[in-house]
Amino acid sequence: MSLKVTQDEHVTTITINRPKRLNALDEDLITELTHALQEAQNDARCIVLTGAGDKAFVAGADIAAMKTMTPQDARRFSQKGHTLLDTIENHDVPTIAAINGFALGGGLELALACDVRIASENATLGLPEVTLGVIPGFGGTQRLTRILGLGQGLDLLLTGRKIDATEAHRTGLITRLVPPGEALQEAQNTAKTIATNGPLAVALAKKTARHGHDANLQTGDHLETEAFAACFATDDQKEGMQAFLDKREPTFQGR
Ligand code: CO8
Repeated sequence: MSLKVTQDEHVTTITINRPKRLNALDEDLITELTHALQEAQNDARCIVLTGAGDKAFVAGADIAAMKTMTPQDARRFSQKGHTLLDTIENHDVPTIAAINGFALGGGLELALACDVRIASENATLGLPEVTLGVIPGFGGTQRLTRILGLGQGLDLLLTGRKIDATEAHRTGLITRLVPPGEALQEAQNTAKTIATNGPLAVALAKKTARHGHDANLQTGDHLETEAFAACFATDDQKEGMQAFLDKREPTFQGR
């Protein structure tokens, strides 16, 4: 198996486990990852994605496997990658990328689809596809510019340069920076914090922010009003507010 999946207190951790190839993604791994994410839906309240070993999150799509692809193969591979990223973005459950080393090409693109990106200070990030004579096919041309803005995004896309974690943090490419070796622990602690919150509220907050981000403000505000109203049909809203008034911790049931 190229994936390790563990569960702890509503937090599912999925580890891409191909360290000899710096966790490079081939087609089987993309299929496995998509299935693991779909299966995590029932139990998990937050999902952490990371790479095995201390060197890489994911060093990209597998270059050896891609080398002989025809344009038709490449189209199918890219579509398969997009299905995986859509699964991550549209998952009810938030996802956190714990970037413990190289996040390059398809590896960075995978992290870009996650809701939170936490990197260790020794991480290196970039989209070096143009140095290989191709472009990102895994959402990088779209998500990088949406997250960084067109100028910063094109700087990375067109040069293919790799940046260190400090620059990635300064530009907003990663959301949190931690000492070497601590990305996974920080991601799991963050996931546990998310998992203690009302699960339906967390799912609605993610959905509303993501859908609103691609819409105009008026549409986004409308989505927010409807989602806010929907919260008041849940037991979790009653429990959360009653627990505050009782000066105790809430126990959310996700209904
Ligand atoms: N694919 C296949 N094998 C890889 C990859 C990769 N992306 N990255 C590393 N490896 C392998 C190396 O070939 C090497 O194998 P071997 O031991 O058999 O020689 C092993 O992993 C260890 O790597 P290195 O010896 O190169 O380790 P270094 O510390 O010297 O260098 C680097 C680390 C800088 C990360 C270097 O390995 C590197 O540059 N890797 C390639 C990075 C890259 O260009 N990534 C982008 C790939 S293209 C891409 O992701 C396109 C995605 C869009 C399509 C997706 C559609 C789904």
